Amino acid sequence: MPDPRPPRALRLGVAGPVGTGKSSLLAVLCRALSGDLALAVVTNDIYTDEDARFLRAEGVLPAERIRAVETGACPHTAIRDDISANLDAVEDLEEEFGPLDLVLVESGGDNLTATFSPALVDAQIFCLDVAGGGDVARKGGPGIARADLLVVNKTDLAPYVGVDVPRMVADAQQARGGLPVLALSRTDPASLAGLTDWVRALLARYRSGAHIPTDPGPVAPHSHSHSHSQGRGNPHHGDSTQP
Ligand SMILES: Nc1nc2c(ncn2[C@@H]2O[C@H](COP(=O)(O)OP(=O)(O)O)[C@@H](O)[C@H]2O)c(=O)[nH]1
Ligand SMILES: [Mg+2]
Repeated sequence: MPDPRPPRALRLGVAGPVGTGKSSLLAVLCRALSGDLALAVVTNDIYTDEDARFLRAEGVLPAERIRAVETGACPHTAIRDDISANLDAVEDLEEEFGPLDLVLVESGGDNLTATFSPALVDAQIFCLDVAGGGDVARKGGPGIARADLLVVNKTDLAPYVGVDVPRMVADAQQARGGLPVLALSRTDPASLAGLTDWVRALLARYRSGAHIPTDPGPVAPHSHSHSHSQGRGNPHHGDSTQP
């Protein structure tokens, strides 16, 4: 019988529109989990390494465990179609600091349509916030509908932007057919615990071999010159030398 346990860290992606709180969510996870798990982070920014600098400044992890990938003008491409720069960053971190338990990958924050390739991450969180409007969860898209976890962030702002959080969560649940939805705010410790509990449970499933990566589906139609040939699963499993 082959050993079902994975040979490498769990790779967890965090996608969602710019400003919804992805970097803040990564900071929360690093603070909560770095005491007993070995972590590293890859950020994707369009033109800068702003997210990596933010996380280093927060001091949530040793600075060298936070790597930035500059994606250029097409941020979804770097996490979906041509994932080599991201895979290199993840594999370099694993090689330098491994064995790691968890590598977090933040997307460049394109729009509602960006999702990670399952060849890059084993699971993904899609992050919305209440400031984007209560109806955004009804707008759908692959991340909203099929990410492993949908976060409705910044619930503390709901009274200021006229959003009914229970209704937004219910709409999201309806769009997701039973997949989990988490209302989150950095001012609500119980919600932060809910997030870290979900990640720990995912890690346990991953380690036992019970977690099966699923593809939320491609981005909305767009044109570019390369092919969409990335398959499911990770073609680099156990081979850290391949780009
Ligand atoms: N009120 C409130 N603001 C938040 C929360 N989480 C993040 N923010 C703020 O939202 C802004 C964008 O957050 P950031 O993590 O950079 O978003 P990203 O672009 O998705 O990575 C920053 O000003 C954060 O301080 C939250 O729970 N409540
Ligand atoms: Mg960010």
